[in-house]
Amino acid sequence: QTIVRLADYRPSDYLIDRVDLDVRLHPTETRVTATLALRPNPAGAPGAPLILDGDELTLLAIALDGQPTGPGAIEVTPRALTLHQPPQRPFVLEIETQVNPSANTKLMGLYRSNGVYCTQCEADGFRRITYFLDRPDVMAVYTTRIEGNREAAPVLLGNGNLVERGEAGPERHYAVWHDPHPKPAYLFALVGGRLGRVGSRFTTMEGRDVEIAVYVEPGKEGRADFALDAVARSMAWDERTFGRAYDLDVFNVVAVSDFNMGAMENKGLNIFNDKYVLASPDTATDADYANIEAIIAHEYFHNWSGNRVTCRDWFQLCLKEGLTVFRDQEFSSDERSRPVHRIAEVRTLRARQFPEDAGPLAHPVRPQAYREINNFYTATVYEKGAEIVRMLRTLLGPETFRGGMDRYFATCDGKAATVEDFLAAFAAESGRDLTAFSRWYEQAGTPTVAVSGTYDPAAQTYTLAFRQSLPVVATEAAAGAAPRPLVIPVALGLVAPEGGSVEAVSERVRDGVFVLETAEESLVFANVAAAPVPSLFRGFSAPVKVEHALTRDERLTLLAHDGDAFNRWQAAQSLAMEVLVDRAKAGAPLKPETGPAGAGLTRALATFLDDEALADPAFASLVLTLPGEQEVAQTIGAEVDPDAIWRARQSLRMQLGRDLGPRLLALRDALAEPPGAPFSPDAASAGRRALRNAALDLVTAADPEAGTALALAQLDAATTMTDRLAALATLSLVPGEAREEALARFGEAYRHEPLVLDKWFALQAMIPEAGTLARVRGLMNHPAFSLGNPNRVRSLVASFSLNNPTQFHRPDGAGYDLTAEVVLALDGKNPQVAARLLTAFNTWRMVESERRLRAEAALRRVADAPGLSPDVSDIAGRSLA
Ligand code: HT7
Ligand code: ZN
Repeated sequence: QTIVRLADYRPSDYLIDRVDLDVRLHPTETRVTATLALRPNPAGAPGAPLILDGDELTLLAIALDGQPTGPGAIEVTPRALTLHQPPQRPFVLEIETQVNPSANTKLMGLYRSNGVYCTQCEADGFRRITYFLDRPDVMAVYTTRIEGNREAAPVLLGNGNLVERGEAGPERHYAVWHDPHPKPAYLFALVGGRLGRVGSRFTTMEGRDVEIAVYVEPGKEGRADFALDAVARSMAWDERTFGRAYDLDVFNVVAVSDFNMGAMENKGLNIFNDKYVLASPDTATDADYANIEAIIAHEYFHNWSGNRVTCRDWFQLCLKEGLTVFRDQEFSSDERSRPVHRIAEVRTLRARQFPEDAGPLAHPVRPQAYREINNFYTATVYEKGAEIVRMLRTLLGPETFRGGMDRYFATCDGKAATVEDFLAAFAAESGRDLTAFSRWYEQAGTPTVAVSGTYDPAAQTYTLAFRQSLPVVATEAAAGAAPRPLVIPVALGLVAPEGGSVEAVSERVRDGVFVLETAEESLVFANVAAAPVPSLFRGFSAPVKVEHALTRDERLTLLAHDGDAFNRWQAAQSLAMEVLVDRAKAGAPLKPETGPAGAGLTRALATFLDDEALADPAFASLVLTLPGEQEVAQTIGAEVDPDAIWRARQSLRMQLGRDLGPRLLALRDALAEPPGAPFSPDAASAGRRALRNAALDLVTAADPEAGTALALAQLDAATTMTDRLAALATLSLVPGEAREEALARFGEAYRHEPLVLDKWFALQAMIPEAGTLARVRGLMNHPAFSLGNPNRVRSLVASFSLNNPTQFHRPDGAGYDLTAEVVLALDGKNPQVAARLLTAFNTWRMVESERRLRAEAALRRVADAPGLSPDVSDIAGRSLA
């Protein structure tokens, strides 16, 4: 398997200006005629052979400038078509290929999902449709004629604007789509099928009248309205916030059931996993609504950050993904609650990216080498990539940042750009040298910042000493060199012990931000009348781990009085983490007594709930949610016992439920929806539901019998999927007949709703009990389960392997064995999904030695299996290295 290196990048020897595609859809024998207008690239090697990428294609015919190619002129292998002596002037290649969409289980290229023809071309799927220069820096103008059976495919969609449609014989019809914007092949898409439609219009700030539509399985149109509205809100937001207007007459979104990822930003024709489109109060939770809004926005925002400015090569993936995640996070923060959303972002980062950065799959945000690019659509590229953009805004200030974005879009529009181009726009706008800042893109691993504070009463100064350290991560980017200090924005403030902020000054702090640029630095505040409590990394101003020896009382002060909502939440998390780590390390039994630290936490939470829960229920629900088991494991770092962590967390939940019980029950009552109240997915309503359900969860932890009764009543009375699923989740943690009956009833009620059954699969797969393994094996035989559908695999198997730490890490190794078995069974069908599942082993080196040996054995079994895909072999190899 070859390694692709950033250092080896060179421009393509040939360019393609225009692509005319004629696609005649057929379930098993789809014919594709590609007419490519090529020319030698002045920046390429003169006279070089033309090597077009291909994958699982059958070549039917080829002509050069209208003539058949002579003997020996071309060579065809399974992965390439080579023209040995291409003309050194513009020329036209016409290539006819055949593909079998029904046999395409990899879901890359042209495939069928429930009978609907659709495509997925990022990163390298276009080569599965026709022979092509399938690299993002080759950009062409596409015209696509799609022909299909009128009955089976009444809807025919392509990129750009519809220019023509008509009949093509007795049973067939066609549509021609033209996209005037040059684009890389990975943004190509087509859809053909029987689909329902909801639509509306949007007039851009430039006066363009755009037809927007969402296509879904017929009969599910009523579940597409929220997504349609999210498209219009995204369009308006991007105009308001970044001055970016839409640039075609049509914007189509199509939902399909079989999709490897969340969605895809194809130009003018976004294709979505239906999980991120379809929503009704009866089938979707508040989390689903929030995800749909965020992902619709994300894909729409790619139209500028990704499509108008694309990536020169796949090493620059963060250029579009990190930036677009930042943009969608800002959108959600504006549409919902900014502090609540920030907490959600950080929880995701800590749960997914920090472990990745600490494990064998760690890589820089801009990797230097890859074997399989599909394995680099990671939390590091996406989430840490977004944090880098956010730090840039913190460092430069919002106005300069916006100016830098405008400059980036203006200078790179229509180009395939690099991270250097991006940073150059901000450097030019701000007049700042961003060379040291750019190390964030190159160095893997999560930095730690240790901070200590000293108050000098005589001098009335307060000094904060910072020391940053970076883990040494062996990547190609590091090449054995020691990591160099990063530029770390520290948003901070000083809080008086009795509340209120301390107005102390330091010349190093501008607009509440201190910039740590070297390994060690001290910051002195003058005129400080009494010892303050420092509030550091407000709003999580940098993706770092903070070691800050605050006392318990100081943390309680921050929880009660910090002006920064994120740090109030963080204070509660840190207090809880201290209890959890101590108990887990001590191997403490499952009892609600958690010592003085736990008691202090519950007292503080009681005051917080009394004073504030009703004012901001969404925030309160987050304050009540303890750090997850995986986060505790990361904090412990080595020789981890997942069972001890579960017991520690459960015992603290029991204590919170017991000590706060009456308050939690009163809150549940106070937040109850009046009967007949109409459903709204807005953030305030969702927040009320979240707090009610967090209360139910804790009350049940302390008193399973009383909680079960409450949960059963909620299950019966619920008018939303959020409340129904929350009740079922609570019940799922209490072994017994009530649980089994409730699960059975739910499974029966939604047997025709695959997306709801996914939630049911996931709940069961996450039960932290020894019986779960057999339950998961049993559910793999459920009629609704299929290894062929990525959503089903993710909900059942990945929920078990990635989100059920005690059972994945079963001491007998059976959790590892099940995961390895499914990875191998899946690899022949869908290597991308198999490889992603295998990343569950990311933490294998952290667990205690008995488990570690068993995990390693399972991983080796995968690595040694014959005929592995490059995707799985890459993850297995790196995990074991
Ligand atoms: N840009 C899209 C990435 C994507 C993808 C990558 C590999 C294989 C299948 C895929 N489907 C979508 C999604 C996004 O981040 O916007
Ligand atoms: Zn994206």
